This record gives sequence, structure tokens and C-alpha cells, in this order.
Amino acid sequence: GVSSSTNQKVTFKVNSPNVEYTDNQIRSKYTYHTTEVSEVNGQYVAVPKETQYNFNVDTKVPKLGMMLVGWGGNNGSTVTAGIIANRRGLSWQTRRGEQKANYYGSLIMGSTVKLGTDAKTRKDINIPFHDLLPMVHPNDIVIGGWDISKLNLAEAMDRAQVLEPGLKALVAKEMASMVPLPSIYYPDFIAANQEKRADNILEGTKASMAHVEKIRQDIRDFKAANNLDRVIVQWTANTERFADLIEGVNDTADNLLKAIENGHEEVSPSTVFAVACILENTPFINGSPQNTFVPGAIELAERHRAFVGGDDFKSGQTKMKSALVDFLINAGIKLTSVASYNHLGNNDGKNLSEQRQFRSKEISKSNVIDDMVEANTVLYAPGEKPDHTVVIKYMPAVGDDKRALDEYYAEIFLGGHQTISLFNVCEDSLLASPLIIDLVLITELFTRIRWKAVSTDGAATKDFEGFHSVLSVLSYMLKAPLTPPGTPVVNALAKQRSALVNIMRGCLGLQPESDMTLEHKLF
Ligand code: NAI
Ligand code: DG6
Repeated sequence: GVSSSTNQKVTFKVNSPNVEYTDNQIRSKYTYHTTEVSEVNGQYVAVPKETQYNFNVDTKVPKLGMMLVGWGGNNGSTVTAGIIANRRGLSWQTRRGEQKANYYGSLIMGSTVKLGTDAKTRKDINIPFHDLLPMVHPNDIVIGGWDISKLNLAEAMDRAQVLEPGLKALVAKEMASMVPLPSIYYPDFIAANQEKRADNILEGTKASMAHVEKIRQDIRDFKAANNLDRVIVQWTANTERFADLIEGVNDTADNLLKAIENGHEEVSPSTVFAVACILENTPFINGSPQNTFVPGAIELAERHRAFVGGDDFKSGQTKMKSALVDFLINAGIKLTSVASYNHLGNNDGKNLSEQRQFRSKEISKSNVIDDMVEANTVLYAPGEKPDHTVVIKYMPAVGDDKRALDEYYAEIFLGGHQTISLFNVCEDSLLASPLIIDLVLITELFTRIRWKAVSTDGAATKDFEGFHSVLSVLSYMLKAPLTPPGTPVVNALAKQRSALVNIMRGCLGLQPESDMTLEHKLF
């Protein structure tokens, strides 16, 4: 991987007959091993299977733009300031001393992956995740976007009350010149308490093709003005209520387009953005919990081979949950209840203080343990689930410093009980901002990967194809991962990470990191 990372010491190349480096591609031949299980006469029979894939990764990293819907919010202003601070290598004074810009909390920029074992010392060689395949560097991302509030980004950053004054002073001038584009506002979808903010809006309070066209034009203008090869759009605007799923309205791609033309009131602003992006072949990621991707939107994305991802950033409490519940249940401990309380005082908390918006968040926060429970047929009878409750309260005084309190209650050996209490205090926007960056970097990478199956077992494909429109490789960053229709959702954090790492290794003709380390275990 050749990298634009500034602190990288050694790059690497794969030396294998299955891997070829051309001027503009890495081409690999990769044998994918799976196990196919059938039930025969009341017994499972497991059959090892092999599929041969060719992967081609375009190595030319594009000039990338990121457009945020809700750019003037806490997340939007924080991620913008953070990227500027890193790009300019800024340091500022805090009460603890000098603080340098960094990308902590970003999977891609802050973590490493094991490449292999040192030929001489037999020790692990780890490399920055960012260097595994050629990826955009976040410092090079051009940022833009929309907001229903017209404050410029410097004012928005002040309103958010997230960043230290020393940092704000350094980036204020640059951010004052950044002004969100007017957006679409359909008041019924977000809380009524947001109305005062809506002073930067396009005409019309219901979905329309004029709105779709305007958003498409905004993307094209941003691309041209900044000389960009590609743009990725991300929804980090307010949580909307769920849209009702109605036959003939949002069930198919054609019906959804018709519903937008007819100004149907069940088409949400986020779905209008998604449709505009799909038609513009611009990847669209939903960082909030609502059902932006109604069936018709998914079908439209598939039809246009456009990439979509969602839903709802997985930043704090849920990230812990998707690691801890996986650990407990896979340790054979019977989790019997999870009680999750939150209070927070930012504008997100204010919006979520209304029932319909809270309900969207409650749904996305509640489903994250289902697959792990269902998989353990030793501990849980069919249909049996732990009790699980999610509470969110708006508490203005704590601002963006969200408090999350969790109690995990589990049954252990011979009727004993284990109670685990967590108190998680996190600056919400500082947790979400690196995820916004990871989602963009990974999505962009996957627009450059093509695959072809060459097996003789019927799985062979004629031409090179892209990944499915629904990018489930983004699951690590998302609370309610969207997956291609009919495919399973994986919530366990470690599995989500290894899926991503191992697919990227496959593109390099490398075997998955199995953690067997037989080389250290045998006589
Ligand atoms: P925020 O309320 O500070 O920012 C949202 C922004 O969206 C506001 O500036 C608002 O004016 C704007 N907006 C609302 N409707 C819009 C529309 N139709 N078009 C354009 N702009 C619109 O909220 P924050 O804290 O930045 O969070 C953003 C979203 O991300 C929320 O939905 C939140 O639930 C979600 N989220 C946040 C996480 C975090 O850790 N901060 C984690 C998971 C999800
Ligand atoms: C309170 O729960 C507000 C929410 O927007 C969360 O802060 C956000 O969804 C992050 O959730 P989590 O569960 O990943 O910390």
C-alpha cells in the first residue's frame, strides 16, 4: 500500500503469484473459504467450500469532497474544525497544557492492523489501518453541506459549545467563510422545538422533484467549484420521526419517485436527500436512526448501482454494548437484562425530547443485541430475549457531555448473578466526528474495488462488478447496520471490524487474520 500518511515509515508490497501491481491497480486472486451446512437425517453435515475471487482495487486516490446535511450542527461544526486543525497541524493551550490536533477515535486513522509475522523475530508486524490499501487522507477532504440554520461554521461552532476556546480562535477565520447551503425543511419530521433554527430553507414543506433537482445541482456545483473527482454525502442532521411505510408510496423505487412528484407527506427530507444522491450516483450515508432507506429507496439505489449506508452513528453507549454483550454471551454468561439511561443537553437531546424522534432512537439503540442472543441456542430458548430498555432525557446543563448509565444483569453458574454498572461520560460530538471521517474514507475506498468470481462451482460471474449498493462493511460505525435485503445483520463490534480488515486483506491476496498463531503454539 502506498500511502499519503505523513507518519508512515515503511510501506509494504505483497509478494505472491496471486497479486499483481499495475500502474493504476492492485489485482489479486483470492480463495474464499466457507463452510456449507446441511441437515441430513437429523444431523448437520458441514462441507468446506472454496470460491475464487479476483479483486481489482484502483490505486489512484481521488480528490474527495464530503457534504454534510446538518453541517451547522454539533457534529458538522466539530468534524469541520477537527479536519482543519489536523490539516494545519495546529496546537492550542488547554487547562491541561498544550493539545495537538489528532484523529483519536477514528478506526482508520487511529488504529493498526496486523500485517503478519516478522520473518526473523517472529513478532507481529502491525501497520496503520490507513496504510492497508490506498485511501484518501482526511486532511485532503474538501468539506461543504447544507443546514436549515444559516449560521456560518464559526458561529455554529460557538453555538455547539464543544471545542476549547484556544482551538476555536485558530480556526474561526477559516470557518467563518463556510456557510451552509439552504436545505429542505418539512416541519412534521423533526421536533417542533427546532422551528426557531429553521431560517435557511428552500421553498416548499413537502417532498418535490424540485427539491431533488436542487440537491443534485448543489452536489454538481460543489464538485465543479472544488475540482473534485468524487463527493460523499452524509446525513448528520436532526433525527427525524419514522416515515410510515405505505403500499404504493414508498414500497418500490417507481412508487417513491411518484410520491415525491406528488408531494406525498410521508416522504421525509432525509429520503429526498437519499434519492437525490442515488440519482446523482453519489454515495449517501445516514448517521441518524430514522428509516430514510424505505424499501423504495433501497430498490432505487440497487437500480442505479449507487452506494448507500446507515443507520445512526454508533459512538458511545451502543459501541460499548455491541462489544460487551458479544463478550458476555460468548463467554457463556446468560445476560438477562440491559437498562440503558442517557441524559444530554445539546440540540440533539432537545430534538429527541419529543416522543416521535425519541422513538426512532429507541428503535436503533434497542436492536443491537438481537443477533448475539439468537445465536446462542444453549442459553436462550427460541424467541427468548433479555429485557432491554432505553431511556433518553434532555438535561440542558450538561451540554454535549453526554452521560450514559448502563446496568447489565446476568445469570452465572448455578443461579448466581452478575451485575455490571457502567457510567460513560463522553463528549458526544468528539466521539461522532471520527466516525463521520471513517464512514467517508471506507465508502470512498469501496467505490474503487471491483470483484469477479472465477470458480467453476456455479458462482462464476462474467464481468467485474462492484460491491452491493448497501455497504454493510460500514457496520462498525453504525448502530443499526443496513445490510443488503435478506442478508443477516451483524452487530458484534469485533466481527464488524474483522469483516472489514479481512475483505481488505482479500483485495491484497492475503488470508484473513485468523488469530490461530499456530507458529507459536506447536512443539
Ligand atoms: P445537532 O442538532 O447539533 O445538529 C443537527 C443539525 O441539523 C442542526 O444544525 C440543524 O439545524 C440541522 N438540520 C435539521 N434538519 C435539517 C435538514 N432537513 N436539512 C439540513 N439541516 C438540517 O445534532 P448533532 O449532535 O450534530 O447530531 C446530529 C445527528 O447525528 C442527530 O440525528 C443525532 O441523533 C445523530 N447522532 C449523533 C451522535 C453523536 O455521538 N453525536 C451519535 C449517533 C447519532
Ligand atoms: C442520546 O442517546 C443521544 C443520542 O443521539 C446518542 O448520543 C447517540 O445516538 C450516540 O449513541 P450511542 O448509543 O452510540 O452512545
